[in-house]
Amino acid sequence: MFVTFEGPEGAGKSTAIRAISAQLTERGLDVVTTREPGGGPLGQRIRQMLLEEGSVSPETELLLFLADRANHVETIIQPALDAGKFVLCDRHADSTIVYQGYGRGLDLEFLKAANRFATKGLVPDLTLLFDLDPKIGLDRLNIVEKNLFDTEAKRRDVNRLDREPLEFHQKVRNGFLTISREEPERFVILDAEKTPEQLVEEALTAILARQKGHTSLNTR
Ligand code: Z5A
Repeated sequence: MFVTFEGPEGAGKSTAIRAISAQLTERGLDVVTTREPGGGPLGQRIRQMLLEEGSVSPETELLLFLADRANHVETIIQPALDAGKFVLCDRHADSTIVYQGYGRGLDLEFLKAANRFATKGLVPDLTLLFDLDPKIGLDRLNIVEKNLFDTEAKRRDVNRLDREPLEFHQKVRNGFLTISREEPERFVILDAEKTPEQLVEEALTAILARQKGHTSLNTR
């Protein structure tokens, strides 16, 4: 089963994935935890280019995310699914629709087709959307605009997308909510203002419910 975790900055995805992976493993499931960008063998280098380079056009940025995804699906995700494993992925194709589409303004239909090309039609069985007001998320990450360049903010690894203005992050949040309404059968929306413990419990409930009636949406 293929589960993706999506949401704006600082929504608590990585924190929840670690706990969920441990609990699923305890239940005897073979779990692979991975992320985008950076999950595949080429990914670390692409991730560095994507998140650290000074100025990159939206088109270049898109193609790097897609190259990362194609390599990730081909070498990590699809082989794990074929082997019957449980794959938990921190960000995937929906982040492209939202960040490069709703955020950067690239054509949504083109992005959907590009995602289909990069994933060879693989679609998550379940997507957990960690929904959060971006002000709260950015504050959690200690990068609210006013202290972006002061010494406090430098203690954290601030990346190029984090540096976008608050309006960009609002568009991202709204984009996630819009696409989740378009595919209600795939998405489960979680209120990411809840405690990590509550979020893990709700996410696990959603995952186990989906696993029970698991009818795969995957086309391969
Ligand atoms: N991107 C894109 O543009 N297009 C694409 O196709 C893809 C990605 C795939 C990757 O960044 C960037 O690439 C991302 C989207 C873009 N944009 N940015 N920036 P990344 O991989 O470095 O990071 P991220 O995925 O955005 O994750 P994150 O922002 O670091 O947050 P998170 O994983 O959701 O949250 P966390 O690390 O678990 O928690 C953040 C902090 O909040 C931490 O201090 C926790 O202790 C705290 N926390 C966690 N949960 C809670 C709760 N429940 N309450 C209170 N505090 C909490």
